[in-house]
Amino acid sequence: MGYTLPDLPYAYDALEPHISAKTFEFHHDKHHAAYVNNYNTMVKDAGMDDKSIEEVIKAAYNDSSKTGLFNNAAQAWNHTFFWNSMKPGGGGTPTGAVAEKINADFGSYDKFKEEFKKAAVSQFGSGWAWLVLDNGTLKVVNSPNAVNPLALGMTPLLTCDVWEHAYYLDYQNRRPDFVETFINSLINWDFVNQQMAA
Ligand code: MN3
Repeated sequence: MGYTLPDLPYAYDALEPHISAKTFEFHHDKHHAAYVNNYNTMVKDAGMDDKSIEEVIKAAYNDSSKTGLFNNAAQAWNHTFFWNSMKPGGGGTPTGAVAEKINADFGSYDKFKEEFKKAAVSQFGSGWAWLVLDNGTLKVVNSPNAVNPLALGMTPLLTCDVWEHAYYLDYQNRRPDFVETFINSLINWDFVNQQMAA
């Protein structure tokens, strides 16, 4: 199935001063758009056009002849998920079911925050930090390049893009500052609660 580049779920400048409109103009309109375009060409060439993008991600991950298809499928999906993982005025202490689950599975919100920041900062080179459900337990994981927890049998709930293109215009080399801002000011906990309920 073809995949459509979604609009951002907020205005380009809605997350300023944390993420600039300039970053979104490149990150959404150029980077994300390119992954979606590549995916739409490659999924047809692979004869897998009848599958959902999630099915393609899972199938292509374990097929060494489909690395390019996997990378573009996962990056198309990951970026949509990342846009939805943030909102204006977000971040800070969660509410709802995920708040209780974080306390149960991590011990406290502060412990979650510490683990998420460590995962995001320690991912060497390009990749992603995730909050996932793994067999019913919340976990923080990181992944290199395009890798998506769906391919590893986990359910993604939240993600932070730690490729340099996600933060370089606004934070240059200061990835820890970007991650701290993501946690404190950007996380869309409503979206996380929706993913948990799905
Ligand atoms: Mn990116």
